[in-house]
Amino acid sequence: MIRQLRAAVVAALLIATPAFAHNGVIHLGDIDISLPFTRATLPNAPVGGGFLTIKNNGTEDDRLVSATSDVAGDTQIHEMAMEGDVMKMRELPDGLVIPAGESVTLEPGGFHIMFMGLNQAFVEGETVTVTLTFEKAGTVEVPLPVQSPSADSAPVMDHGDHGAEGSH
Ligand SMILES: [Cu+2]
Repeated sequence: MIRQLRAAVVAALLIATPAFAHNGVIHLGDIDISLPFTRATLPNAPVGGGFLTIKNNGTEDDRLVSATSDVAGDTQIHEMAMEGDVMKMRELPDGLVIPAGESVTLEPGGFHIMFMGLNQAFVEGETVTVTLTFEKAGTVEVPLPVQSPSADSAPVMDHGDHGAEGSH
């Protein structure tokens, strides 16, 4: 009985804290998500990347614990890291901490969302939706506008090289 009541309360809380967008920023509790984008892929490309900025306005750390999407067989949270002299990407199995009061940017060459086993090509001008779940703030759907394959000016480790690693 108590357990059922608790489940009902949790469900009510989930419904009562909807995400909303304002001026291109998606608000989810203490989390703000801005500047989302992905890049167009070639037909039959195996992977794609998702990029956005996550700001934690709260006083406690939060954590991006998972990303899911219908466009890919598997969606992961990745980081770029040096292994010896080689820059490689790898999954963050515990997710990505968003420290209290700070912003974390997911961008080409850094942290990113990795769409693996694409069900469709990403076409410039269209939108890819990813669902992000945070430990504290909850779950939100984020539309990623598909930009050109070379969109960004960050130091690039192109995802086109990703398949050549043999790790995926
Ligand atoms: Cu990756």
